[in-house]
Amino acid sequence: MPKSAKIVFGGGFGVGKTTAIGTLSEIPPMQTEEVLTEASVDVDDLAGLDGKKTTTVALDFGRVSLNSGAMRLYLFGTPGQERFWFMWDSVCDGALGAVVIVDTRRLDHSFAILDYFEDRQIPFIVAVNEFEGARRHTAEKVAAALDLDDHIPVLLFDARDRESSKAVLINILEHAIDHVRRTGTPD
Ligand SMILES: Nc1nc2c(ncn2[C@@H]2O[C@H](COP(=O)(O)OP(=O)(O)OP(=O)(O)O)[C@@H](O)[C@H]2O)c(=O)[nH]1
Ligand SMILES: [Mg+2]
Repeated sequence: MPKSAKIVFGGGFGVGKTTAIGTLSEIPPMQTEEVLTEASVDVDDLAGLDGKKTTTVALDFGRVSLNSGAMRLYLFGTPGQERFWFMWDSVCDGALGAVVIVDTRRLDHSFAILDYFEDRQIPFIVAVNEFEGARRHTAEKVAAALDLDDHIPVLLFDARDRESSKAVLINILEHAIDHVRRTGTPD
């Protein structure tokens, strides 16, 4: 078991990456939020995100200790807007695993992101952020809609809730450690 590890939170625009890291971090999270301007209204699909005023322009960073401090997880969040995707390689470099957060109202935004982690052989799980007003879907339905391999866990969660977000974190940790055991390489 490593003493520390980097876990990445990826996902499309406005799925709740910054929210999840803010919920989980035991230190004040580092955020790089900029106000969404009028100019971005035509560029960004804001449907269903009425309360969203800012967007991540570089990365999020937070930290969580597990097992009374025996293990530290460093949490990194990617920017969601396509124009900042050039940041992804540096944000994801050396990650033990990734959580791909999805919003079922815009699943189509997730395919390129799933491919991203698959191509780099970074083990990932899918976490469905259940926004109010969005139709509820079972994990099995989301897995089928995303055409995921059977071994990839899909969890339903609320990015604003600590216990729920912690369950996601434990799941990616177990999944990533299992991946290392199977392949013998911490990708
Ligand atoms: N209702 C509801 N709102 C949420 C939830 N999670 C996040 N939000 C809100 O949804 C918006 C998007 O959250 P962010 O955490 O900024 O999303 P993000 O993925 O970091 O967004 P980008 O960095 O712009 O890609 C914010 O206005 C949050 O307050 C949730 O679980 N339920
Ligand atoms: Mg963000």
